[in-house]
Amino acid sequence: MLKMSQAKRITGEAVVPGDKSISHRAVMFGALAEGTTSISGFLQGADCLSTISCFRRMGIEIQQEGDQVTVQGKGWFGLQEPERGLDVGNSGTTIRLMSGILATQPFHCVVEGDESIARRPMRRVVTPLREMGAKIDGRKNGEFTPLSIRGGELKGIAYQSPVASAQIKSSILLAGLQAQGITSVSEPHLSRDHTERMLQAFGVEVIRDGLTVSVQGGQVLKGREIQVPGDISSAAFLIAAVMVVPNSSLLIRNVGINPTRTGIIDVVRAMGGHIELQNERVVNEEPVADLFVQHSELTGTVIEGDLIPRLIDEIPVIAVMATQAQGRTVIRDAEELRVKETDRIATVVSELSKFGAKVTPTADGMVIEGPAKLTGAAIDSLGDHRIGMAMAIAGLAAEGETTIANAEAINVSFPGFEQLMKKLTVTE
Ligand code: SPQ
Repeated sequence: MLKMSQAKRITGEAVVPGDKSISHRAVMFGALAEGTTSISGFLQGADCLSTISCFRRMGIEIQQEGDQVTVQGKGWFGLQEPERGLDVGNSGTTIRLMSGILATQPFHCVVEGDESIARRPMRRVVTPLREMGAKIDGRKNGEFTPLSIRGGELKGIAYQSPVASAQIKSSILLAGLQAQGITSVSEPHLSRDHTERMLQAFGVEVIRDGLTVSVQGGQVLKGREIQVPGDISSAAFLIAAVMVVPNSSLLIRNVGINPTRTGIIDVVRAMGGHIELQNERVVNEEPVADLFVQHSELTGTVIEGDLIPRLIDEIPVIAVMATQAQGRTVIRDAEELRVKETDRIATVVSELSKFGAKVTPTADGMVIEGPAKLTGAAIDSLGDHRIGMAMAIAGLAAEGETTIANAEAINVSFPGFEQLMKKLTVTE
């Protein structure tokens, strides 16, 4: 149970934990590479620890001490058939990317996770991987876990993804790295491109042409050092805290500002919020900066189209900011929210309404009327880390006390969230 109370001010300097998407990929690519990969700034959240445990179970030696991880890569076909099923916990990224890798392996493997994973759609990766030649089954003809995967020789495909999803794109590209010929994936909008960037850092040739990415089969990854920047999706909660609590300002150091992830900065600025990028640099093909954020009066905005994949995980906390903005905020084209750890349209509406916010669900998003006076409430994270944290931020703006049940879900992506918020919050 997490308790939050109304804040007077948010102030100081912060560093957020490592990027979740980049941490997963660093371990996976390190395991498949030849030689050692040393990772610093690794996210010690439950999801990325699930990725480590799956690859250990396939015979990869991985040392982890705090945020330092060393992976002894054995080359693409150095993985061993695991003796029991693999458990991905709560992590959609682990199961979908790993399915693409397992599709190339000459062995059988069963993969599953928690109740949330059991509800999330898998056919979006199973269908293209089957088309490439992998034998995959699961409940409802491969839509749901457990997935049973028998990999083998694959052929390259040109796949037109119906959804802008980095997990679909990455799963197919990873399978394509050991398929015959060229594999390409096209998507309707650009999704996060950490896979493309990191594969290049590991020595793979990746051809990018607009919304299409291609790889030639049979390429070798070479182990290397990876520095993981802070996760902008975690920084988003701190940015929102500054925006909903008057007189606040904060310096957040070392945040990844990959343009496929910075929709939150664009939206906060469009709403009238002040964010400055300082000390911009590039680390392992990924742009990084320090963010100086200052409280501002916000106005409502419209969030749609190409912007959606660039801030999909931030929508719960954007909805919280919108409750404190002047006027209406409309979020559309975001039906993907329905298949995240929870149905995030339904859970944002149910939990935010408990504070007295005016938020109405639509088929592909929501409409928020601001500003609303929020009153502390008894909230449930419903097992979704981003819902837990978004509601904790609403608690900083609400009069009275807020309690968040099932707050341990926050450890999935932001261990230390509660302590960091305490450190940055002035209540007197
Ligand atoms: O890994 P998981 O559970 O899917 O995590 C989420 C999150 O909120 O942390 C989504 F629920 O992030 C996804 C993100 O939404 C992580 C991700 C990635 O690392 O490739 C890509 C996005 O998902 P998708 O389906 O758009 O590819």
